[in-house]
Amino acid sequence: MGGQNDSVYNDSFHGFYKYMVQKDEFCVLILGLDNAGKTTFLEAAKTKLSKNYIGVHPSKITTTVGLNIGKIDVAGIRLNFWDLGGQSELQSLWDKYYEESHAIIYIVDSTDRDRIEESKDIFDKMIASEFLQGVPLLVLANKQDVPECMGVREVKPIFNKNAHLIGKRDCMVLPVSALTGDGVDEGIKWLVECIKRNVFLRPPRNQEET
Ligand code: G3D
Repeated sequence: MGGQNDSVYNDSFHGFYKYMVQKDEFCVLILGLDNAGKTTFLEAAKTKLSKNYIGVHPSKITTTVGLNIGKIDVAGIRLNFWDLGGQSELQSLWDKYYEESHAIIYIVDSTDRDRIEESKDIFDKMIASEFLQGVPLLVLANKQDVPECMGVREVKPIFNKNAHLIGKRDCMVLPVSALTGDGVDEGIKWLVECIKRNVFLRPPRNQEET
């Protein structure tokens, strides 16, 4: 008896249950030139921060062509990572994702002096986008395990040249090695704090299904 009431009760219970367990969801774009280490970084982040995740051996990781997606639950929120391909023909697609994003991780290959200016130019183009205003920005000077790489002291001033484009958003340049995992947790934790602080500007994009 009371089938309709039961269904109303079930629906509201289901809604309440979902409200209690659902995590706020945020989208983080991983950008950078091809070969910078985007795919390797996403694997390292999943391995370090996802319980029960068995990482892929670095030799099995292939460079990003198109879209590579990962999900990590950390500090009570869910981060959906979108690792976009860095090849020049794919860079034109990046801005389609800017409006949806809550943070950017920009990866620099610190061993590649020949392409550092190219990387900086596309970085400047990215941060000039009106759709990214106020969005936290984590710049990773990757491949720090390679002895002759550029250190953060060398990379930072290059990417800070156009400080007026960075504006008031949270921005940090961090030395990491996606291959060894050094600096990966620190970077994600910093980003989570920034995303939480920035919810008034970019509220979470909660999904219907968890
Ligand atoms: P992408 O997704 O940005 O295109 P990948 O880049 O993650 O595919 O990495 C490109 C190459 O750089 C890979 O080498 C990968 O192992 C290497 N790499 C990524 N991060 C690091 C790092 O922190 N240290 C070192 N030493 N190498 C790194 P291969 O040889 O497979 O092309």
